[in-house]
Amino acid sequence: MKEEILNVLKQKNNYVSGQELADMFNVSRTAVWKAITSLKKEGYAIESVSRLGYRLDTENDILNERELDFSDNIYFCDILNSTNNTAKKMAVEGCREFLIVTCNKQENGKGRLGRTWISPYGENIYLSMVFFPDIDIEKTSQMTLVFGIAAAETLKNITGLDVKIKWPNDLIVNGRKVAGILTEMQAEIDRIIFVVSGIGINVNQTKFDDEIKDKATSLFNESGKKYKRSFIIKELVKNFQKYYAVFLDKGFGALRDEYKNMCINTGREVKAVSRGREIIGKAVDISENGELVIKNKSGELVYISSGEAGVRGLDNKYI
Ligand code: BT5
Repeated sequence: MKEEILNVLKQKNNYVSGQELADMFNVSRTAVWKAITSLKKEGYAIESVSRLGYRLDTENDILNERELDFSDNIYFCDILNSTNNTAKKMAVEGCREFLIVTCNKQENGKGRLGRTWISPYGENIYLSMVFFPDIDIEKTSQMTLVFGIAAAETLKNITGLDVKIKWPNDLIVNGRKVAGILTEMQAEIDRIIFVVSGIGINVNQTKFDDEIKDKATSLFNESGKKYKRSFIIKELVKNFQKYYAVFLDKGFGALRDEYKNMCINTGREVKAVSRGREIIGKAVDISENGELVIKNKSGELVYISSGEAGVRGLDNKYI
């Protein structure tokens, strides 16, 4: 009955009296009150006003399995260690492709190369998806770029913000990082067993820890608007699947121009660190394989693969 009451409140988007609800479902008003109390406990913002009844704030940003509505191909848990870790575990146990793992908070959110992804409760998106691509192992790192395009497009469409990509895996708005992508895989010598791509998006967060406050931002901080995470997730998953299908069918080459249009590095002086090697020069291109192409001081073109690399502006600037 709780579900039904919630649906009525969602559809009406206005006050519905306790008596009306009780009549609708042939239960007592106390039973209605109990269901409402339980929904409130789950985080639904339901106002109760005497003589008017109950009203749900449909703009309220609440994230749970019900709001996501992905039938059974989702694993939601309020708090997880890391959605990537859970997704990897479920892939090992034999989940279906496109399984979505998401939560309200990560206790041990991961960035690349052992770094941390700061993941506070209830404001942001932490989401991983499982894939079983039949591609060469070395192409896996291109998936980060493919999902970068998918995510940038999703956020652009929803917020109208000018979302850019900092090669390989950062989403940038007005020079600050709003999201990051981490792709991990398990493989045998010549065969991918599974790939897990995870994304963290700062959505409604307003304040950031000291260590990232100069370079991090959120959709709210940039647009002044609050967003429903469940809506963003639904659009994001659609776009992940759309771009993944193009990638499998035609390869990264078919998405290269789109990536280049969104990429902020090209044309800038950069310092890249790849497997302990430092390369300084001008970023001039993104290759057919998704590598960052840097023209160094001697005029040679150096191709840097995304797997192990990071890139910064000169003087250690973030961009
Ligand atoms: C990334 O790594 O940007 C990949 C982040 C992936 C996070 C998702 S959340 C869901 C899934 N489950 C996981 O456990 N992880 C994925 P990297 O390029 O290494 O950037 C990490 C750096 O970004 C840190 O060292 C900080 O400087 C900065 N950072 C950490 N948390 C941030 C945040 N919330 N917003 C912006 N920057 C952050």
